[in-house]
Amino acid sequence: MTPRDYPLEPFWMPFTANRQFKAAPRILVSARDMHYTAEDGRSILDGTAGLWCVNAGHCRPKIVEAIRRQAGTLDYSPLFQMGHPGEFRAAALVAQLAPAGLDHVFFANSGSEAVDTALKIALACHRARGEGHRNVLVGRERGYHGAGFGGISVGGIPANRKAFGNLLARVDHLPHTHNLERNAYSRGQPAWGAHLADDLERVVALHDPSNIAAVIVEPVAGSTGVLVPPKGYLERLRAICDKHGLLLIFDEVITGFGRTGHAFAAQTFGVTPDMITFAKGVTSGAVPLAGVIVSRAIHDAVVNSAPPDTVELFHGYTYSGHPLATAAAEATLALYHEEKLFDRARELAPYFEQAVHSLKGAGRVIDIRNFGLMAGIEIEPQAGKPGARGYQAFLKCFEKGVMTRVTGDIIALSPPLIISKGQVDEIVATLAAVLREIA
Ligand code: PXG
Repeated sequence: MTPRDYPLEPFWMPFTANRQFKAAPRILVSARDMHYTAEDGRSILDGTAGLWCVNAGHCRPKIVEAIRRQAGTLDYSPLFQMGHPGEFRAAALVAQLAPAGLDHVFFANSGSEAVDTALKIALACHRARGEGHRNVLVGRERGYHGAGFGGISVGGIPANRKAFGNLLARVDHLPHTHNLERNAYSRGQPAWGAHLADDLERVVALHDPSNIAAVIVEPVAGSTGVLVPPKGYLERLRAICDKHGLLLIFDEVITGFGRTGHAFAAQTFGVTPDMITFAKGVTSGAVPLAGVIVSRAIHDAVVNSAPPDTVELFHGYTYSGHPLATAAAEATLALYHEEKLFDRARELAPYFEQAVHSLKGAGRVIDIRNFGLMAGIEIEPQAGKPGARGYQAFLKCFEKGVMTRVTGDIIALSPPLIISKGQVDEIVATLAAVLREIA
């Protein structure tokens, strides 16, 4: 191990117990395909695709080369009232992968920005249609939509909302779909719970449909610990939105780009929203890029309502479609296509399901959930110390060479789509050992 030649203190780490981390840091120095290398030289199997993003695996040469080439050709170009070829090509490629009818793409840099963008487009769309009074946004308990004010407001994770989440006043929430009594150990979509979507009727009645702009949900809630939608649930949400003229937004920041076995979960579930937010997997995590895929109807409503020589949507970022990011996206999407990685995820999903469900009965496991190449393994919390067992599991897995992600007492898995069956087994065997140790 080479000695660390930099201080730890000045960097304020995101969503991290800073003092705990800096007392015993875990530093990664390189990565390749399915593995990270830690600063002590240990190889760590990536069970989480970084933070749900490295779907093509790490440092894939074609992506690296595309970024390198772009950095030496056009490092940056102004993106307002100017263009560069990569952003148009990348938008077309993303639109091609989307469900029919969703054919315009607005770029941002992070999932949080993508969510803010989608919420603003929803408001802009209703306004353009003469329904500016539609300005209530509906999210869901336990939802994660990033860390911006828009995202934490429609989001439903109490810790993220506590200090700042109530500033956007015109927001309401649906109930989450998790129910240990009814749904524990469901394989794939739970049979119980479609009726929870009907709560949207209550929200609609309370505010009056004429005041509601949009509903935003993650098709499979990721960050909160992998909550899979009950059979028929998303269909009902779609039907209620249609009935009352609400726009439906699927936040596919995690589920996009193959995680569920198709480009988007919208396709896996056969339910088409009006907008899809994406990020992470679009570049396999290599350069930040995100965005919103918008239906033609929404795009046309906003764009065509403004005089032709005026800016139609007063929104965008200095880096909306940065050349390095769009180059990375083009290369990543080509790699997904070449290696048929979305099909691979779909084909591997039953094996993955079998493997993770073999952990039933291990240690203090109380639920196992899975869909596509994502899984959540829930452990009984230690009395008076919620999250303590989860954190122990994360640490011990890391010590044994497997990267997991833990939220409270739920261990989440979302490996790169290039994972082999042997590597699935390795993750599960490591978890089995760790779950026994912390029981
Ligand atoms: N929407 C969803 C559905 C997400 O999962 C965001 C928006 C925000 O994306 P950015 O790029 O602004 O972070 C996310 C991000 C975790 C974890 O531990 C999840 C995310 C990010 C970091 C950690 O589960 N999701």
